[in-house]
Parts: sequence; C-alpha cells; structure tokens
Amino acid sequence: MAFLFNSDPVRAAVFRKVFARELPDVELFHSSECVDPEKVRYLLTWTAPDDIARYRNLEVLFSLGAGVDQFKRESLPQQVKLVRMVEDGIIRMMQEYVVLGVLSLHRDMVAYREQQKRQAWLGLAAPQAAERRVGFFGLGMLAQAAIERLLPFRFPLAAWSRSRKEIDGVTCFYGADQLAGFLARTDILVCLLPLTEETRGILDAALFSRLPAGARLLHVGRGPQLDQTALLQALDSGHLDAAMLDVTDPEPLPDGHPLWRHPKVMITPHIASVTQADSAAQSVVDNIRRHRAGEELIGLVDRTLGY
Ligand code: NDP
Ligand code: OXD
Repeated sequence: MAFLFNSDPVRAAVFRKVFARELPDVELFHSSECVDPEKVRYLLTWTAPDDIARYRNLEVLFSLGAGVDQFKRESLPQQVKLVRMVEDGIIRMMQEYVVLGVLSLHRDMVAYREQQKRQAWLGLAAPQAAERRVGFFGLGMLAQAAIERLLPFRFPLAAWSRSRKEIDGVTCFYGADQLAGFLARTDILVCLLPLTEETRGILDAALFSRLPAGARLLHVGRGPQLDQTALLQALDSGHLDAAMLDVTDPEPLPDGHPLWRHPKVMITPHIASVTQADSAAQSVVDNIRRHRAGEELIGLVDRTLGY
C-alpha cells in the first residue's frame, strides 16, 4: 500500500519520518516514477496530476492546502474522496494573520504607512474596538479559529455563511436573504470564503455599495472572488477606506497594476497561512487511520458544493 507525496522534497522528508513512525505499513513515495501506480491508495498534492486515472486503486486525494478550488472536480475519478488540509499550523497562521489584518485596518495602519512616506506626523481619530463592527464572510474552520482570537478585543463580531450557525459572541447571518443585513452592519469585512461558482466575483461593486461608508476589506480567500476594478473604484470614490489583500488575481499582479501602488491598499503575497509539514503529516496520518476504520474523514470535500 503506497502514499504518493507530490510536493517539495523538504516537506516530503518530514512526511517520510512521520509515516515511518506512525504508519509503517504504508510506503511513502516522493516520485511517481518510482511507484507502481496500482499500489497507490493515497495521494497528497496541490493539483491533480493529468494522469491521475493511472492510479486505479486511489482512495483518498489529500489537498496540500485548505482550499480545493485548484482541483478540476469533474475530472477526478468518482470513487476518490477529496480532502482539504485541516491542520494546526494552517489554523494558527491564519489566526495570526487575521488578527494582524483586523487590527491594522482598525488602527489605520494603511493610512499611517502613507503618512510616513510623506513625513507627516498626524494622529487620526480612531473609534474604540467596541464601535468597529467586524464581519466574517464564511464561517468555516479558519474563520471560527480567527474569531476565537479576536473575541478578547471586543469588536462586535458577525459572520455570514451558507447554512445556519450558532456561535457564542457572534451574530450569525446565513443565505442570500440575510446578506444585505450582514453587510449593512460590517465596518471591516474579512473574506474567508472558499472559491466556488457561487463565490466567484462576489466582492463586487453592488456588494461594496451595501457596506457602510468608510468600511475596510481584509481579503484572505481567493483572488477571483474580488472584482479588483470595483475595489479600486470604491476606494477612489471614498466609499471604502482601505483594503488589505493577501490574494489577488492573477498572483502576482502584473507590473504596474494600480493595486500595487494604491495608497489605500496593502498587499501580502498569499502568505496568510501555509501548510506546516509536521502538523500536516500528523493530520494526514490521523485521517488515514480514520479512513481505515471506516470513520468520517476530517476535511472531506462535498463535491457538489465544491468545498
Ligand atoms: P471551510 O470549508 O471550513 O468554510 C467555508 C465557509 O464558507 C463555510 O462557513 C461555508 O458555509 C461558507 N460558504 C461557502 N460557500 C458559501 C456561499 N455560497 N454562501 C455563503 N457562505 C458560503 O473553509 P476554511 O475556513 O477551511 O477555508 C476558507 C478558505 O480560505 C479556503 O477555501 C481558501 O480559499 C482560503 N485560504 C486562504 C489561505 C491564505 O493563505 N490566503 C490559506 C488557507 C485557506 P457553511 O458553513 O454553511 O457550509
Ligand atoms: C491554502 C492556501 O488553501 O495556502 O491552504 O491558500
């Protein structure tokens, strides 16, 4: 029985060590050329290889990342379970990044960075956290983990998801009917939605116009969810105050793209959260054990919903 690890050699070495210790009966291969395709039951990869059909006994396809939009779901063999990455390292890094982003937007760091360039020493009036309403677009694993860390700051917190949820300390909205109400009470919008056909382009001009004047955007989902032209217009018109983008479309943005130098925009190169080899290896091992015991897999993707 084989596990094919289709990613970088450094992480492969970590996985090899953890597998040797925890699942000695599963052989780990780092190269598809060295493995008998019939033996491959598990495959971990960022995108599916074109020749995935040759792994006729493949049972579980593990995504190297938390997102799975990079897989063409319709071309994956039907019997294969697709599993997104759920591991402590990704969660911790996202908690750090979202707290950093929300506090930066709350405390006007984008504006202060611009002032520094002009050698301007000018304090801006800042509302208290209790007066700055933060809203999460998506209330899944990562949003819930980030919310846990934000709670002590006392921002009024809300979230919008597809299905109904109840979370202590969070006003929960769901579905298309409740979207307008959610947006109307959101001063800092944190996008942590997965990219699906429903969420592609969701951050558009109409949506921005429903946010209160002076709202701010923290985008950590996926680039194609954002209409970048609409964002530029909303920033230039003064309706939106600032945006912090960890994801763009394309990545990176082309040289000279207006977002690169926009005074109200801060960009990071898709580093909010990165899969950590040690904790990821342990979580994959645990999931393989679950799979063998006939239990439900953590992070199993609903192929119809796309996340
Ligand atoms: P989850 O699958 O745990 O949660 C997704 C959430 O989005 C759920 O609350 C879901 O609603 C909601 N949702 C999905 N579709 C819709 C819709 N059409 N309308 C309303 N709500 C919707 O995802 P994670 O929290 O693990 O990850 C979220 C995304 O973060 C990833 O898909 C990835 O794109 C991005 N990411 C970015 C990283 C970065 O470094 N920038 C790193 C890791 C992930 P419901 O609960 O009702 O199902
Ligand atoms: C992920 C990412 O999906 O890094 O894990 O974006």
